[in-house]
Order: sequence, then C-alpha cells, then structure tokens
Amino acid sequence: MAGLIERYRDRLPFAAGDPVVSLEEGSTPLVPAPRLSARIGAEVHLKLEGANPTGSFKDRGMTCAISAAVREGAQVAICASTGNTAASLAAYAARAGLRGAVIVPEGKIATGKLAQALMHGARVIALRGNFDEALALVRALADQHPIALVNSVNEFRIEGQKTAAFEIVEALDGELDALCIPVGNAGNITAYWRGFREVGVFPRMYGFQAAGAAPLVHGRRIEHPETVASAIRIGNPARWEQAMDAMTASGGTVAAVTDAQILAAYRLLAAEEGVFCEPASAASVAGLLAHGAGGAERIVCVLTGHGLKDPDTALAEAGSVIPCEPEMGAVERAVLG
Ligand code: AN7
Repeated sequence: MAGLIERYRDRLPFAAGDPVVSLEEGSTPLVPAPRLSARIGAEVHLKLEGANPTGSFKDRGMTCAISAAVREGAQVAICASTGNTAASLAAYAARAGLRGAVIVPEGKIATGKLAQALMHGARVIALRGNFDEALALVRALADQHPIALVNSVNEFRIEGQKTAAFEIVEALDGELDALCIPVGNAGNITAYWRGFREVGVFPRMYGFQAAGAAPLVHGRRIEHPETVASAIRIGNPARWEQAMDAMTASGGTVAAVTDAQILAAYRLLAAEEGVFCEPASAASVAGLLAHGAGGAERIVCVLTGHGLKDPDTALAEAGSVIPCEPEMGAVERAVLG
C-alpha cells in the first residue's frame, strides 16, 4: 500500500517531484466492535492507528512534516513529546538522514516509546519538567536556530493527520454520526475536523481528556497535569481554540474521564474486542461509555496508539502468569484446572 502523500497528494501540500519520506503509513484498519456496540446500543467502529509503522497516528503527520523539512533543506528535526511524537520523529528522521532530537518529560514516557526513540538514533533529552515546559522550550529553540520543529504546531502535521478522516469516510461511505477521540495537545482532533470538512462530512466531534489533565474541560491551564495515560499528560494544549471550535461547530463536546474509567476501557478493549491499545487511546472508548455520544447511531472511536507502547501499564493491569513444573499433571492442572 502506498504512503499517505502518494495516496492523497491532490489534497496535501506536496507537488509531484517533491521529496517524500515515507514508511507507508496510513491505510489503518477500521474494525467493528460488536461487544462495545451492544453495550452502547449503537454501531461502534475502532480506527486502529496503532497499526501505523511506529505504532501511533503520529506517523501520518510525521511523513508530511519530515518530507517538508527535507524540501526546506533542514538538517535537524526536533520536538517536545510525551513519547509517540518522539518515536515517530526518530524513525522518519533516521529514514531521511536528518538528525533527530526529542525532549521528553523525565520518567514520564512509556518504555516502548523510549526504546523506539533511542533505537532510531535520536538524541533523547529527559527534561526535569513536564510536556508543556518542554514544548515552550523547543518553540523558543526553533525560533533561534535553523531546525525543523515537528510538533503539531507545524501545519504539515495537521495536514498529514487529516487523512485519517478521509479513510474513515471512504470506509463508511460517508455515513458517520460521531467521532470519539482522546485530546492531549489537541492537534489530532483539529486535523480530523479539517479532514471531515474537506470531504463534506460532519460527524459530531467528542473529545475526551484525562480528569487530571483536562484543561479544555475546565477552561483553564493545568499547572501539574497527572494521569496514567502518559501520552495525554498535557496541561496547556497548543491547538486549544481549534479543538474547541471543532467540538462546538460539529455539535459535539469535550468531557473528562478518570484514570479508573480509562483503565477499565483499556482492559475491556483487550479482553472483549481483541484490540490492544495504549491507555491514552482508551480514553476515547472510556468517554463513550461514560458520557455517550448524543444518541449517535454510527460512531468511530479513534485508538491512537498500540498497546505494546506501554508494557508496564499492561502488566500492572493484567492477570499474572501461572508458574508450572515441566510434567504432564502439573501442565494439565495449569491449563484445564
Ligand atoms: C496515543 O507524543 O502529544 O491531542 O508528544 O500519543 O493530537 O496531542 C501525544 C499525544 C492521543 C493526543 N493518543 O493527541 C506526543 C503527544 C496518543 C498520543 C494523543 C497523543 P493530540
């Protein structure tokens, strides 16, 4: 399958002959969720963005941001990140032959994401501060040096990520009433809404934030955001107004979900639907279960990142292994008992 820029070039800011840095991202599955549908009393589908090359939706934006950086002659790409942007930047920078640098909140990014960023050869800087502080610092740094800033303040990120809306509209023939999506820095909900508007489909946009990191819900910056969903541990989203506009203009809303609700949805998706996403992604389903979607009949929940990103949370939430002696009776009891 071709990458996003190749598939949607007529709707993206890239001309024929422009350099393209791609890992054949996008074209992710949209799978029905029968158990969840029965609980909600509506037709629910899951957009599995964890099926992207680095395991999150960030690759859609990154193919565009890094391709544009190469076109502009940049040598270095940088971002602040709660983890997934860092992993994606690191991979695409490696592929492009750019130097990658990522600033992450020390001790607050999931193990898999850290492994990815390091393996792809990015310079990983652990900031003794949170994501919001990291973003303010990289913005200032990129103002003073010729480096490509590829956080979702970069328009190319939004352009790439809007293609997920195109795929959903294609898969459902435009028949969609509501989209449920986790909100952190608020780039992705902004991108989906742009994509939907471009193809003339207008689902209600329901954004969900973790209760301890819910600036949009409270209408004010959160100084010390906290949540088990480390990807969305963000207190001052860069795309604040655009996200609010997407929800208001579409007739949707923003609401909070507790860590307990996020983890319950996380376990439910894995155990009942066979879909392993990371905790932040489960906020979309937690929000749907807790708040509903205004009586919508056909709903898509965006599962933004793969469960393997965060093995520590998974092992803390899952059952334990069964120790067993290498002998038939013991194996029988262990398997069938
Ligand atoms: C799995 O990687 O902000 O509202 O630095 O990794 O567009 O920020 C990640 C965000 C949802 C929220 N789900 O999306 C980063 C970062 C997952 C994420 C979000 C993120 P935005």
